[in-house]
Amino acid sequence: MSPDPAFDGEAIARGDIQLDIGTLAKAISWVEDGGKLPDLFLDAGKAKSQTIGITGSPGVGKSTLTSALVKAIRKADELVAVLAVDPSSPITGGALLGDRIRMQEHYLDDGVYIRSMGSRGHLGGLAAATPQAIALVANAGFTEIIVETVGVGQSEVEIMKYVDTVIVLLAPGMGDGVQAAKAGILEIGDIYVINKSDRDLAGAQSVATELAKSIELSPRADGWKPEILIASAQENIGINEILAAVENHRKWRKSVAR
Ligand SMILES: Nc1nc2c(ncn2[C@@H]2O[C@H](COP(=O)(O)OP(=O)(O)OP(=O)(O)O)[C@@H](O)[C@H]2O)c(=O)[nH]1
Ligand SMILES: [Mg+2]
Repeated sequence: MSPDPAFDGEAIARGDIQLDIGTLAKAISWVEDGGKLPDLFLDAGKAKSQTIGITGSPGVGKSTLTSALVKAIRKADELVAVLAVDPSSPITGGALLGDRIRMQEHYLDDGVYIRSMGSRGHLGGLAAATPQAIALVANAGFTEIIVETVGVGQSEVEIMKYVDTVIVLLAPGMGDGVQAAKAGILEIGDIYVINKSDRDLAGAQSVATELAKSIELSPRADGWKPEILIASAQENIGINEILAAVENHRKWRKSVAR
């Protein structure tokens, strides 16, 4: 699909096109189809928003955690946007339906903007569209942004480059600890959350221990020491701790920014 000619990146950047909810939806479709916004607009979006990326294997609980984080962020009255980036969505449309059910309680809240991406653009294009979609929602006033993507391939790792703080979600029992090292997710997580601890707390603790060892063995070049937390998104356990870890990481980012 080629970008909708009714849209114009420069006009959006100038503010000639008001980014209300309806226009926002069309503008995101436009960037998915390859429309380009000026760098200044992307920079402005970055400056006024804070982004959290959530990645992890299919079914690990990303959407459930996203929903719990949205609830907690809304308590602080911040406007929040969720971009569910699903590179495989043309094939697995069902996943989005599940997400929709998990996000249901937020659909009536004007302070929450939820958008799935991936059904239009192709793989490479999706990584390029993500920072633009972030800029669009940020400039529309949704300054807390959560980007959810299934963490299996290179394009997902690519997408995570565009967020400030990356949460890698794991679960006990799935051999995830070992998988983590293999899949290279050890390099991308700022915060690791072992989810579903309500089902298997000992298992969650052993994944956490294993992860801590791996992290100890390969310290990051930038000096940030990833936090490892145990949670249950479904039971709403550990959510504030996750937000506190995000806050710590934000402060650290600011302290090292030149
Ligand atoms: N017991 C338990 N189940 C959970 C927890 N978090 C999520 N689940 C369940 O795990 C299943 C998958 O949850 P999702 O939030 O859809 O997982 P996801 O990672 O977004 O899945 P995809 O987007 O399909 O990759 C659902 O049945 C959830 O109810 C948890 O903390 N504990
Ligand atoms: Mg999901």
